[in-house]
Amino acid sequence: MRSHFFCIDGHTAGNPVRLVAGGAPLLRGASMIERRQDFIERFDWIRTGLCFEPRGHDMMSGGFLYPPTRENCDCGILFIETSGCLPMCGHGTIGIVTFGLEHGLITPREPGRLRIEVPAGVIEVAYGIEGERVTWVRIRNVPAYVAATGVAIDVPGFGSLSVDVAYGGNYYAIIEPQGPYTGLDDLGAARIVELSRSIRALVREAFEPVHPLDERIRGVSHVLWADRPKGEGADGRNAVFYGARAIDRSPCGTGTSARIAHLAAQGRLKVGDGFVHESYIGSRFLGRVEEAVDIGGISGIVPSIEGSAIATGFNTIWIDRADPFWAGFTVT
Ligand code: PYC
Repeated sequence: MRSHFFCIDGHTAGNPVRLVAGGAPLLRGASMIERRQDFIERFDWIRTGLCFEPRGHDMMSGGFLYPPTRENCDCGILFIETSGCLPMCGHGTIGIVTFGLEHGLITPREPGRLRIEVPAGVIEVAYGIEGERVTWVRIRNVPAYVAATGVAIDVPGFGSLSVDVAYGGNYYAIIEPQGPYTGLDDLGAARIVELSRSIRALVREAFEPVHPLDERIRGVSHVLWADRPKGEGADGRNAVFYGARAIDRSPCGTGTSARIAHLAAQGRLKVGDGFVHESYIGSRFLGRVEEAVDIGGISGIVPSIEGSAIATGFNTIWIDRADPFWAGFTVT
């Protein structure tokens, strides 16, 4: 039996985005977080089949467009990635909105603006168009906050670290330069991947964050190595680790959101401030602290992130049950 998926492939600031425009399963649920749960229980093979090898790779990420469950939204997004079905994905949203608008899959009720339902809540999107191209997308993200500071871990073969945990649509273990960590270029990509795996496991053992308004959103999934800026005009640089072996090629939308909530909590950013964030490969998002908010009794901020995406082609993929690797595989 073959299941067919029509995809628009591309990237946001270098990180892959696979918009699955045909072949989305019908999902049960009265909200995108309930539909996400149904997808995980009944259709996770679609995620692993499309994201893992041999049809994907370590960094593969994307999503499906769905009709919204709320009347005041234009569409819903379900994210798929090598690390799971994320509550929210910033680079994924920028790519999906860009490809969806460029190919007539999203019809905004108000030109230039969208309200999108994602598992983590509702996000507001603004975008610009030149000719047939969407040239920028800005997301007013779900509220972000710091869940823990000073989580002490001892990383074998590296040393002791003090890690903070912040939420920006996913929970991030944030490591600022300190002790054995002197900067991204001193570590290099292979070492970042190797260390991040142990660090994520150690932070998970030490602390499990739970979202104050929705306990279905919990647990540290990503590791964000913060660093000083490298390029002219940037305010910071990072490398975000996810899945089994991925470093985000983009500055990471939810990671940038978590990082600016982290900097705001430290008094290093205030409402209205912008933050130009560089990725490991030097691509950029513009983040901003939009507003201070209360999240179930915890102080946080509403962050925004702006970037752009490029479609690279159409890709009709089938998953054939006769293929021994129909559900995909990873080499760890
Ligand atoms: O852009 O939010 C993001 C993201 C999450 C994981 C990879 N990218």
